[in-house]
Amino acid sequence: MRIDVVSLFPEFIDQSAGYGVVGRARERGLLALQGWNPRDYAAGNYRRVDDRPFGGGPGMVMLIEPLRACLDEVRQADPAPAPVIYLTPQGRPLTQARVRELAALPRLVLLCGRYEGVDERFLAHEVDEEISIGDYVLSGGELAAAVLIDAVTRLQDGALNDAESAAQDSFEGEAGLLDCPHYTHPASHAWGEVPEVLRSGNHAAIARWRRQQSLGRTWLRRPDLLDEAALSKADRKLLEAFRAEHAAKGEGQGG
Ligand code: 6GU
Repeated sequence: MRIDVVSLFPEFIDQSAGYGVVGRARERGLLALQGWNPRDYAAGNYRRVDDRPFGGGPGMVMLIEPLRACLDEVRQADPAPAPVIYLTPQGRPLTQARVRELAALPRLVLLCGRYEGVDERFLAHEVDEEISIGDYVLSGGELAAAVLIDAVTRLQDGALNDAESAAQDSFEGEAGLLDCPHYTHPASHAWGEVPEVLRSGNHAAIARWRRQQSLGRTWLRRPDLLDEAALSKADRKLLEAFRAEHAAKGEGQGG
């Protein structure tokens, strides 16, 4: 997959994609990432990329022309068609379902805004989709772009060492549930014991326990996801038992 990122801080994008799964994917040639700085396409000695907003008010707005010239160059670098995605808190909230769709495309162009935003006419003419990564405000789109790059890269074939780990993550299971708890050595520690079932060697019982924990955690922490989940009859029984045990412990929902 190829991802081009238009940003006033292309080094930030390059560096943030240099570690772990994403860094390895780049080394393996699964991800070609290139940053493009609109300042390199700005006119005049000052190479200005922004100006004051019409109508007044605080902050600066990114100019059409440097962005347009920069994006022209990005398009010429590779003829493969790619959606232009603008990262903004005004965008549609990113979901794992959209991540899966974007990860299947051969190429993406990401646009990171700074300051108060980008001239609306550029967005209207050149941007295909606006994406937000959550209901809070970042100073620019770079961190959001890094989030999107990570999420789509780890879904590329060969990006993860154990192909299983992607399928078992929260949201990736067919039902869209949260992940179960995980434990490693030591089995016994001052802060508690590893649940007996995980040490039993009974793989069917372990799978059942994990499924029940996923269901129970989703019920406790993200009941909104449970409404959307397609639960089997067996799932409903497991969740019922989890709830009964939870109530017996005297823990209210949300604990
Ligand atoms: Cl995509 N950009 C900015 N600046 N802030 C955000 C965001 C994006 N998503 C959530 N907050």
